[in-house]
Amino acid sequence: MKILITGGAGFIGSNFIRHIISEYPQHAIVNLDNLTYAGNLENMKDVEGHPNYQFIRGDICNRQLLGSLDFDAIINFAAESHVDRSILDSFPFLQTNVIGTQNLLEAAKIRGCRMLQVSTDEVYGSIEKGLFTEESPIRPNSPYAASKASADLLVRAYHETFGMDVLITRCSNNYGPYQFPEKLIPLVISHAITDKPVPVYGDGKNVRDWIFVLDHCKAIDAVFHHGKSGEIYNAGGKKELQNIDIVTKLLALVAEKTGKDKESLRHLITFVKDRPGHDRRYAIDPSKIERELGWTPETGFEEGLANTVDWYLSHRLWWERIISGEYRDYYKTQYGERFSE
Ligand code: NAD
Ligand code: TDX
Repeated sequence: MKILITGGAGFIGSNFIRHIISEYPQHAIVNLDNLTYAGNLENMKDVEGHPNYQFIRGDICNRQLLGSLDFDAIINFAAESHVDRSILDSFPFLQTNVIGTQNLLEAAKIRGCRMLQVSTDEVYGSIEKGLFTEESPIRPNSPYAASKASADLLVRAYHETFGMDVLITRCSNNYGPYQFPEKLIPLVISHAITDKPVPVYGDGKNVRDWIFVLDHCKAIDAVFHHGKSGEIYNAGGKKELQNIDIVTKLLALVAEKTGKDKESLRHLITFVKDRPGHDRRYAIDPSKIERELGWTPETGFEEGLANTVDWYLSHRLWWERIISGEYRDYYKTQYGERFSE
C-alpha cells in the first residue's frame, strides 16, 4: 500500500514514518510536507534513501499538486500545531488545518481511499473533573483547537455525505525525540541545559495528560489498520500532571544527568503572565481504543521522560540550530513582555 503521510517532517509525523518503515516493509510512504518553521528534513535523515520512502515538498492546500500524486490512503499530520502561535496569528491555522484538511478529503474522495485525520484532545476544551470520551461535546477554546475541531467536523461531514472511509484519532500531549523546542517539555530541557529562565504560565497548576510519542504512533497505526470507518478514537497516556510538577521533574533530571546544581536549576522557574483562554485541564478516556483495538500506552512516564532528556542532551546541535534564526523573533514576541512583567 502507498500511504500519503502529510506533515511527516514534523515531530509526530517523523516518528510515525520511522515506526511504519520498521514495522511494515509492505508499505511505501510518500511524505508530503511544505517545511514550515516546524518541518525539518533532519528529522528524516535516517530514512532518506530508503527504497520505501519518498519526500515531496508541497502544501496540502495545493489542490493541483494533490491531484497529481499517486497513493492508496492518507494519514494527515500536517498542521500548524502550537497554541501560542495561534493566539499571535490564527490565519495560517485556518488555512492549513481547515482548508488543507478539506483538500485532502477531496483528494481521498476522488481516489476512493481511506483517510485518517490526526486530531487532538484540545477539541473537547477543558474539563474540571472526569474524562473526555469520544461522545463528549467539542468545545474548543483556542484558535488552534477551533481549527482542529473544524477539520474534525469536515471529516465527519464527508463520511455522512459521501460515505467516505475516514477515521479520527484524538490524542493528549505528546513528548519525545524531535519535538520542536517551542513546546513545554523541550523548551524546559533546552533552557535548563543553557541556564535560561523557564517560563511557567499562570499559577503552573494547569493539568495535561502526557503520552510518549511512540505510543501515539502505535495508536494511529492500530486505528489506521483496524479502526472502524467513520469512528473517532481517543488516545491518552493516563499520566496527568500539573505543569509545575513536570517542570520540576525535568529540572531535576537535567541536574542529575549533567551534574548541574539542582537548586540553581529550580531558581530558573519564572512564573509569567498566563496564556489567554488557557485550558485548565485535559484528561482523556482511552478505553474505546483499548477495548476495541487492544492498544494501550506501553512506555512508563519516568522511562519516557528520562529517555527524552537523554535525547535532547545528545542532540544539542539539532535544537541549537532551531533556536537561532526565525525562532528568536517568535521567542521575543511570545515571551519578551511576559518576562518584563
Ligand atoms: P509539528 O508542528 O511538529 O509538525 C507539523 C508538520 O506539518 C511540519 O513538518 C510542517 O512543516 C507541516 N506542515 C504545516 N503546514 C503544512 C502544509 N500546509 N502543507 C504541508 N505540510 C505542512 O506538529 P506535531 O506536534 O508533530 O503534530 C502533528 C499532528 O498531531 C498535528 O495535526 C497536531 O494537531 C496533532 N497532535 C499533536 C499533539 C502534540 O502533543 N504535539 C497532540 C495531539 C495531536
Ligand atoms: O512556556 C511555556 N510555559 C507553560 O507554562 C509553554 C510553551 C507552555 N506552558 C504550559 C501551557 C500548557 O498548559 O504548558 C502546557 C503545555 O503547553 P504546550 O507544550 O504549548 O502544549 P499544549 O498547549 O497543551 O498543546 C499540545 O498538546 C495538544 C500541542 O502543542 C498540541 O499540538 C496538541 O494538540
